[in-house]
Amino acid sequence: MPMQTVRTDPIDGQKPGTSGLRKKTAVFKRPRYLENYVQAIFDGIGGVQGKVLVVGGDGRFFNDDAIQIILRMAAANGAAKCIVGKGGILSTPAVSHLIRLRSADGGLILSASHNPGGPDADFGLKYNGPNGGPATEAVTDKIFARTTTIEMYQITASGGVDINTLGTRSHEDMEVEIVDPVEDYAALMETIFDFDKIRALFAGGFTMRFDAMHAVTGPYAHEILEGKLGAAKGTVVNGVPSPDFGGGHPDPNPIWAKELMDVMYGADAPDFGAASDGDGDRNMVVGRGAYVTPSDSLAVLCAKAHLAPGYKGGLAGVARSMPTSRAVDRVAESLGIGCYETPTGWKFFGNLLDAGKVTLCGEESAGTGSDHVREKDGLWAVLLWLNILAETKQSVADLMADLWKSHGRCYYSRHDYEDVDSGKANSMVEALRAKLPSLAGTAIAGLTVETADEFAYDDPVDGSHSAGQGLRIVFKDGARAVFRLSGTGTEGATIRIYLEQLETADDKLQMEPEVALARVRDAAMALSDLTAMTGRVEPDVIT
Ligand code: VG1
Ligand code: CO
Repeated sequence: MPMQTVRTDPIDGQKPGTSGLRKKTAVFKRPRYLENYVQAIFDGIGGVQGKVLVVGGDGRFFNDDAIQIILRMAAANGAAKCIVGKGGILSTPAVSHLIRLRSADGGLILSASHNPGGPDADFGLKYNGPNGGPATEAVTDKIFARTTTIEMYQITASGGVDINTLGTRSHEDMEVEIVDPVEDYAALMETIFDFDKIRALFAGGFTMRFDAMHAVTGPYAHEILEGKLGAAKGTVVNGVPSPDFGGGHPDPNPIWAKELMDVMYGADAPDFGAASDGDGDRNMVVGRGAYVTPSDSLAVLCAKAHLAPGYKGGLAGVARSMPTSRAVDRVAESLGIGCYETPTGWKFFGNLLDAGKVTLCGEESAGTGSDHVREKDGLWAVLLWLNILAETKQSVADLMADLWKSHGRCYYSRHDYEDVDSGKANSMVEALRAKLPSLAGTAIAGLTVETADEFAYDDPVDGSHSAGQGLRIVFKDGARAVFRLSGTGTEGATIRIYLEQLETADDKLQMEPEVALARVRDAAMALSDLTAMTGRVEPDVIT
């Protein structure tokens, strides 16, 4: 068949971060850049000869062109088949589901997730394995190693494939099946949730606003919320995926989803608000005048998941990433189920889910999911909330108040310092790391350090060890500060400081988070000496 073997050289810096390789779009568009990385993925997983791959992305700028390159390379490398979302569109959880549903060998997701898109913004590529989840650390290491030794890549010489029409066609010797991006995912949701109950909720006048942030969940939310569940037309806003996300930042948090926050705190607020990110794996949940932190959302979902048919037998266990607040630990303890603490990034939940040790997982960064797929899943979280609201007939604010009353409230906030000089950020982390062994017992800003360490994880399923996963300082009286450098940025370093303070007294459950967290924030700033070390005074983003 007409195929080319193209000589190439390794390109520096193709090291995947927390979630795949993420770079400026212009970098991805450099000659051989995408090709090198795709070939390194194929080689890193032992080749794709005879394999079936799922391919799709969040529709951002360069999505279509990148998919054509991937299809031509898959064919030239001998893949048997690629299953592609129509128009190149598939959300991250939908890819995860399709891999599992079709018993595919893996998938390629084109997305830089919550990072902005466009010619001057970001692009990304992630590989998911046969269980539908993000490549494990071991596989990621192999892919990266290959990027440093690559000498050639293979690509067909022929033009592209029509990905805008449903049906099966071929590209050289490879079959290409174009599928509806929403259909299988929507069918899965119907098996987990009580759609009749949620339909009745909407029919009874319950109102909602779902902000798709011009990103991939638009078609999914239109079909499921307005189509299948009968939410009023107009419930879904910003619901058409656009290559630059309408010029916005598709990160569902109170800063970037301010438009939704303003509506939810305004006079005509609907009962329930939600938003999702670029690739549809994150969720933000907000009631009328009541923002729910992702850590609290995970705790509520853990406490009430049994109200949805898919979880009526209860949960095997739960897992949270280390920086996520310990609210869910308290709920898990009261339920008598296991609670695991993993490093940041969904890849660390895969083994626990595969082994049946946990049913729900979550991260403070607005990621929640379950064993229905092997990714976090934004719309799934929204539907679980809706199912719970339909069963309890309580408001979001009341559900939160109940959680805090029964388990205490873990006040929580994340402070991000973006585009910090990498050298300075690393020096700050190194200096703090060096201090950790001597911190226990130290009094600072009215708090006393109980323990201080650098988090490392031993996977209980495969025994793998992951070191250097964040600095954590636990104080007496339920306060904690965690420091990490982001692994998803494309410019300089982003320092994340995660602050937490538990309060259990009845008269301390309705404080402003900044007030409740003031002491631990002061302690974190003093211990890290962040301002002196980086020149930064205030965080760029507080969520
Ligand atoms: C961030 C979040 C992390 C999440 C990751 C991918 O990583 O903190 O919890 O798993 O993004 O999310 P980092 O290394 O920048 O802190 V997604 O929706 O952007 O793929
Ligand atoms: Co995402």
